[in-house]
Amino acid sequence: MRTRFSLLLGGILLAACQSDPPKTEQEAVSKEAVVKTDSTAAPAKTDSVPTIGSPKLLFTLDDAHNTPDGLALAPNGNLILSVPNLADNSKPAVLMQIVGDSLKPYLSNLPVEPSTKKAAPMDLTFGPDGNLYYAENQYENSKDFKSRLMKVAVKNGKPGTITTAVDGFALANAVVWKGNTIYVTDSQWDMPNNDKGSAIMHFTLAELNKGTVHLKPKTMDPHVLAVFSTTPNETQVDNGADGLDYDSKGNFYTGSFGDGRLYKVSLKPDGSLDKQEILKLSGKPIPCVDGLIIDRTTDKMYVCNSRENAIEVVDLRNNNAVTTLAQNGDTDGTGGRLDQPAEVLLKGKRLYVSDFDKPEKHFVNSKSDAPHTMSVIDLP
Ligand SMILES: [Ca+2]
Ligand SMILES: [Ca+2]
Ligand SMILES: [Ca+2]
Repeated sequence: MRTRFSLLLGGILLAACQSDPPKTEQEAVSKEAVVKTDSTAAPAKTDSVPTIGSPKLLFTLDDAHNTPDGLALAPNGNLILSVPNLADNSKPAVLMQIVGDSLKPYLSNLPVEPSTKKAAPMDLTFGPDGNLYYAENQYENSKDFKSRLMKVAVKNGKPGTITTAVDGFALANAVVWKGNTIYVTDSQWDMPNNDKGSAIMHFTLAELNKGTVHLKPKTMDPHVLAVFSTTPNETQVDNGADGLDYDSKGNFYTGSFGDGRLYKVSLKPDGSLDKQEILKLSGKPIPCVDGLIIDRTTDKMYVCNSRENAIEVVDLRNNNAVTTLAQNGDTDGTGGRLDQPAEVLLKGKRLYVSDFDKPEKHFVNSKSDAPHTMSVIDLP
């Protein structure tokens, strides 16, 4: 217990050192609350959430762009941002472009899925062919495996025709290319005997170039690389594998949105599954994993802890030690304070954060609200 206490105290001191002086009454209250926080207490009580770090506002979006999510680094250094508008999808989903500190249109005519009549872009990434690929989350519109992987043909830096690369996902979520293979998480890949399933799928560029791949739902489709099972907690969310990236040695990492488990997935030289294991963390638990990115120069993993309104850092070279880079209480996002971070992208020393702001039960963030925001954190 002594060890636990000193760890806790260290966390408090660290938290206090990283915080700016309180500027408002609300900040002062949440700063005061730092010393009352008990790492063993049930998470996600707003009045016990510490304020850590100082995320800054990148920009605000209007009500027609109410739910920012995925981020991709374009070959020209700009970022592409997906705006699925899941908080209010009466507004069409679009892709935007972040140029410096400003936001510009990129694609506003995304093809809708024929039965749901909605487009729902989530994570996105440029392929080795120079084209842009985005995962689609139709799960909120239909539970009947209507989600897709979409391909935007890019010519001379300009987006053109959009086609369906893969269909038959339940909830396609994160995407990452490694070499000529794209890896995609499906957060709801249920099986006949498991309605808490999720998976990492993989597809080669050569296969995608032959035409649309049709997955076989409720089977161990040959594109399934690894499967997971979520153990829902009091949030009652059974979404599984979410964020996805790989480290400097080529090991993949994903995490479960519903129960926060982080997984390490290793491949054989032929690209098939070698082994998967639950990552043992030190320092503090993470109850919910959304988007994540790994800085392969340091093997530090930046994880969106959506439920606790925080960005966590997992040091994969140091006992998987977890430290909190930034955290806020229940905010509306004003000033760039975290408002349920969903996705992170590291460019140089700047961490870009999408504030998804669409809470589940028992989340620190209590409601979707204007302003709709993107935050940035400048790393030391
Ligand atoms: Ca399920
Ligand atoms: Ca907000
Ligand atoms: Ca909010």
